[in-house]
Amino acid sequence: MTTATTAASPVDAGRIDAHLAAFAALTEPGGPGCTRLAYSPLERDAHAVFAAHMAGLGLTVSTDHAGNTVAELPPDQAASGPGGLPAVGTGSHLDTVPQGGGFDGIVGVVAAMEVAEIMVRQAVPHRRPWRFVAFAAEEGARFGQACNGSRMAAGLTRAADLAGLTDRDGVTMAAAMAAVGLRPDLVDGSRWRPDDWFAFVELHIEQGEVLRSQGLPLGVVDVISGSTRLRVRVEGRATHSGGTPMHLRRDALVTASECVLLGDRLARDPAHRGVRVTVGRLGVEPGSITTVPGAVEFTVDVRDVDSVRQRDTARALARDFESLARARGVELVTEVMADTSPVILPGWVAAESRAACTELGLPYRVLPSGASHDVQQIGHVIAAGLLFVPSRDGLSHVPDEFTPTDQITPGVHALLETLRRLDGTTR
Ligand code: HGY
Ligand code: MN
Ligand code: MN
Repeated sequence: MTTATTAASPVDAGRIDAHLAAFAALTEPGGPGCTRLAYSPLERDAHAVFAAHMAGLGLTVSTDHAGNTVAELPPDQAASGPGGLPAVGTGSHLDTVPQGGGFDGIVGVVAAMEVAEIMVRQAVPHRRPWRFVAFAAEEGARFGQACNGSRMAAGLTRAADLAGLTDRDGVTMAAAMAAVGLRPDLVDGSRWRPDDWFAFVELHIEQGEVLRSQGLPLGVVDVISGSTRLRVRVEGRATHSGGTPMHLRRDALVTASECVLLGDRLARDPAHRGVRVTVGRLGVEPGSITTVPGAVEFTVDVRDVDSVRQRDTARALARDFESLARARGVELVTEVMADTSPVILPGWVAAESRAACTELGLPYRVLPSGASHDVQQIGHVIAAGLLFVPSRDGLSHVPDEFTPTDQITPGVHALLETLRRLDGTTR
């Protein structure tokens, strides 16, 4: 991997490292990796670190009812034309999956902090407000639905929806939000106004192998995968593992296992090429060595850049799971936990990122995103863009997730240049 450095990059690697270390320290004890779940006190602590840094730069900082923290640098009167131009923005998320890494989302927030610092320290002329955002609750690992803070900012998740989203302990999102001092009842008032914004660009780790395998420092994303997430419950009959002959069993785990293999087989079928099917969580009840499993609950994450294929695959899985259950004489219920469409990002924003990379002499390629992102949600109300930096070995959502700082700094520089180009653009 050639590390791309750009002439006279204003990005300070020492500041990047210090921010990454500060966030890495905010994790549940016990490890491995980083655990800072959606709407947990630790996530709010991380937002407080972000807010304090931005306030220290003299920016005005606010937190909306969804828990999104927004810092604003007002337009530079010397450079601004007519007053009241809509803003450019950047940011990402600070929550993690359980035992995740220290870079997913965090790199985008650290990039926002560094861009803000450069703008202030070097008094970079700008005619628009620049907004820097830490979104709340982007990971779907706790409540099933991803990108919650950005969905509420985009008006895609309303206050009325929050009681229906629960974690594995039965805690609703509304209760978790209230427990950390937020106002779930008021989130509808936190919707961002489209005419307040011109464009928003997020920097994120790729969470895949493309950039690393091609030795490229940067990616410009054209389409972000959607995801349909299912919760499946299989109910058979718990009985003694010694006293129950095989022909009298209704073993929930055998059917669940057939479902897992079916999902893998279907995703590898050329007719479904491109879709990714993952059973990430599976619980066995009662989970005793000497008891035939009476019930199993598992999740299915169906991802695709093709909306029709994504939903068709999810429907086919639910239908085929039913058949497997009937054949084994067990009950099976499939529930849709969350459903997000793929999003094609506007070409004109991506063009500014491509031009910025070219101007800085940074090789890049255009590529799709297999992961979901906050810009996928706010892209419903604001023109959005997404830049990638490489992930070591393509790993993410695990403790070994890593991107060396000298592969982050070119991304921050390209982000800064993209925002400067958007600041000077009118459409
Ligand atoms: O799950 C995702 O795609 C993202 O990392 N939240
Ligand atoms: Mn992320
Ligand atoms: Mn993630």
